Amino acid sequence: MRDTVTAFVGVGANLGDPVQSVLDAIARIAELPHTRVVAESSLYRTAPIESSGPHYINAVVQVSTSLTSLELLRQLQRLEAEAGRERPYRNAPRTLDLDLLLFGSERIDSAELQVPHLRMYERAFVLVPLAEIAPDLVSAGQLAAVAGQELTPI
Ligand code: A4P
Ligand code: MG
Repeated sequence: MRDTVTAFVGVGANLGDPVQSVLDAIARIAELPHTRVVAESSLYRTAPIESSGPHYINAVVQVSTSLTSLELLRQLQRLEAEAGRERPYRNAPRTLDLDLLLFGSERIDSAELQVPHLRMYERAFVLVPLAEIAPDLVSAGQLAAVAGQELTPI
């Protein structure tokens, strides 16, 4: 059995019933093989950043997993597809977006996967829920840098 790693997954949706989509996604993540949900943030209603359409619902989930980072990415992509995600263009509104934010302390830079997620430190919709469940991973300065972005806990 491989060692387990602590990973963080960003969950976002802004089409259909986004609250239900995010809650369903968290339930599905908890059912992934060799993976356990350790903590889940509150749900936040957030204004779209570099995207369009209605406000998003965002959350962050902490998992403990013995999957590899690529195996976890592929499982997350399967859940996106099962939620009916279509990709007409980059940053299009979406029924479900699952991003692998952090995978232990690994730095990954492959064609398919970059970790830490390249844009996570620019985004309140990632940093605020992440700080809620893992305050040691986000600094006050990082939070201050995204403080202007609209975000409301629900
Ligand atoms: N990929 C590389 N690294 C990763 C990673 N760490 N996690 C690759 C997940 N995927 C990763 O992703 C495109 C490709 O990125 C994948 O094939 C994978 O191999 P995608 O989900 O198909 O495309 P996308 O969603 O358009 O891009 P991405 O990177 O998820 O977009 P962002 O930058 O995350 O932005 N505003 C609010 N308020 N809330 C949001 O949730 N989300 C976005 C998406 C924009 N604005 C938003 C929100
Ligand atoms: Mg994505």
